[in-house]
Amino acid sequence: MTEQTTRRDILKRSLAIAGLGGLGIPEWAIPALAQGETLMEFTDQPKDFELSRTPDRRIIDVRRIDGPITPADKFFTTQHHGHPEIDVAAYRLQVSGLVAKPLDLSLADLRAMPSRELVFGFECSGNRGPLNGLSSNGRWKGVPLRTVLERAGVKAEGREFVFFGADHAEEEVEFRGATFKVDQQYGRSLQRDTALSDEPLLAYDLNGEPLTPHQGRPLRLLVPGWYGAPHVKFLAQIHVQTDPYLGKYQARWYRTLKGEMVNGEMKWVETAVTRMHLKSFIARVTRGAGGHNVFGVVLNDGTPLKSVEVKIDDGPWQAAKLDPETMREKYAWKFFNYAWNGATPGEHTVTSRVTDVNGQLQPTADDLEVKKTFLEDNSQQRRKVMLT
Ligand SMILES: Nc1nc2c(c(=O)[nH]1)N[C@H]1C(S)=C(S)[C@@H](COP(=O)(O)O)O[C@H]1N2
Ligand SMILES: [Mo]
Repeated sequence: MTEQTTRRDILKRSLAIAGLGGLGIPEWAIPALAQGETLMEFTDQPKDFELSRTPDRRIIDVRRIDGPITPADKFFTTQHHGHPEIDVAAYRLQVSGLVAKPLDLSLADLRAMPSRELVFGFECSGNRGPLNGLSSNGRWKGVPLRTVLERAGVKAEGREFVFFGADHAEEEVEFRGATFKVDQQYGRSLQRDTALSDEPLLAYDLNGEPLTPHQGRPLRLLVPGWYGAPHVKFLAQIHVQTDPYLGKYQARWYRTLKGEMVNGEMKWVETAVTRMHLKSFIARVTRGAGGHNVFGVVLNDGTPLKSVEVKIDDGPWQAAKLDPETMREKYAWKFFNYAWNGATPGEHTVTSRVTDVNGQLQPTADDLEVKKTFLEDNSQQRRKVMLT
């Protein structure tokens, strides 16, 4: 068997084991590795993965990341209520509530407004190791949210901006032991400062092409630096109100319960999922002519990074090299490489951790012991790899 065949077989086997064949992921489409590089096998690659059971989802195989921009047909995807049928020619975005002039905009109206490009990588707040497949990075284009809101003229009392998708389903609302079933659209909200800042984008293109149904055709909200849930797809309506929005996906589903020390006392705090927490993960280990290499990804809220370090087995933390190309874009995911000198054959554990310029360090799993719900898991991850 040639090296090439061995690598193919290992990958095929692990993809089959993870059940990805049924998700429409080509088993071996584009070689992610540079010529002469061989992928080392992760021995902790899961045999079963909960996400593979939902046909509507696509996860990426991080071992095959082959550039900063994830192609649209590979971009991870997930949504709660499938893809609503939308006739793009008849599509309208409504802007309603506390505005001087309610709007009813076609996609052509939106495309005629001033546009902006944004390179932005994000993850689902449920993304975690060892697969880390619910993250991607793309070049988006759209109209700044503020441009649309300024056209509508937001009133001074407008403090809460609610974004509704065209997708909807029956939801159970529990109230003091009783359960009510009501039809609800997917909804998320932003507070006034964020909604009127110059960052959020109403995106209609990804990587130079109109959004596919998976990415929220024809229009989605993007809040740079935030987890996936707020990036409302199939955007149908923006409603401006005074009171906080308490819908399921805002107030209940995407929620973190965590202990925090306040004045020396532990307080239990429930928060909505918003900004991404500082995270790094190892995507693959390879062997090339120059030796072994550890390649990984960093995601955060756009705060500039200071360093990434890699630890082999129980050795010391060693500096990895941040990839300058990905560092250029504030909200892109960032890549790092670590030249693993003196690597010995056999099984090893590899861990990474990232620090930002404010001195914030990626937490350990022990540090996150006080986080009770599983979302927003940005803990340091150990991978087990077999070196040849
Ligand atoms: N309308 C709508 N938007 C949605 C969702 C949804 O269910 N409906 N899911 C959210 C979640 S939880 C995530 S992680 C992202 C996924 O975006 P993607 O499919 O483009 O990767 O979409 C968000 N936007
Ligand atoms: Mo998500």
